[in-house]
Amino acid sequence: MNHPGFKPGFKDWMAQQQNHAEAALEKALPVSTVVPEILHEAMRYTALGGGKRVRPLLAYAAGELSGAKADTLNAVACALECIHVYSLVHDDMPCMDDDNLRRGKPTVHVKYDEATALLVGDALQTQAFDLLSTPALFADPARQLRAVHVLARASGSRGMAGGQAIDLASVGHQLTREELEHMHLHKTGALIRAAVLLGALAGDVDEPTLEALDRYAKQIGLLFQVVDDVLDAVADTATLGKTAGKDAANHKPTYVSILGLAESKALANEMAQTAIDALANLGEKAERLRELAHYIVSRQF
Ligand code: GRG
Repeated sequence: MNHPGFKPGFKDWMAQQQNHAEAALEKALPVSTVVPEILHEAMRYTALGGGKRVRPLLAYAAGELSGAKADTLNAVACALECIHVYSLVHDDMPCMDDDNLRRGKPTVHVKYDEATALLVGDALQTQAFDLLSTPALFADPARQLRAVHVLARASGSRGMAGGQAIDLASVGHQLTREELEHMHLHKTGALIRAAVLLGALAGDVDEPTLEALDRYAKQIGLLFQVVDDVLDAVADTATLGKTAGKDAANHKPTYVSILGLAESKALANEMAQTAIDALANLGEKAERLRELAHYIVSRQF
């Protein structure tokens, strides 16, 4: 895929939406002077002031297409980021990936302790559903309930948590490309897919549009992981803000270990194009989603 750079306005749009997500999270998370102070402080420590906010960006872009209201999208963006951050906090714990650096800062169990990290993850997960189930958040209660269901399914054992279980069980084993794809469709892909669907459900789109967005989102979820595997192999720790080279060090099956670097990069370009092709009938309103596909395939961290 050719990367002609971004149309004027995309980088500004992205910064603006990242600021919206940050401000909404800042407001949604309990302040650290409220009991239990340490738990609230640690939730804010890990959720605020870092990360690319890819899931919120996808939800905002899909929300522009569906005509969702800004306040509704901010809550959706927060809910997605709360689930994502919870997964990072738990993933970094000694019982899982055992990492000490995330978003350029010490991980929660290092900065605080393991019990706090466990509770931060638990609390962020329920915070997500607290936000998304806020009465009258969506104009249509049936769509809101559907959104809650989509997020629950994407996060649990048939989504992200299930993908993580498969990942943990696969360390040191050879996986086929199909098995790797199955794992990542769940571990990374499910929440990314949910981000697009939630942005769409927050407004008003018909079922064919939702199906097209789902095809886009499924590709973007996998693409995100292929790029993550490439970056883990080629980028350095300071750039990534997390420990680089961990996949190889931990004998984890990745796209790079199965396909090699060059083929993984080619696959990423192919996936970005397939994702963009899925939006063919959605016109100008889908432009931010197309730009996000370009951003995700060309990201450096
Ligand atoms: C613990 C239930 C549970 C699940 C963990 C997502 C996950 C599952 C673990 C994270 C491990 C990992 C490195 C996955 C690869 C893709 C990924 C989700 C990377 C981190 O997401 P980014 O790049 O991070 O969006 P930022 O910090 O930018 O938000």
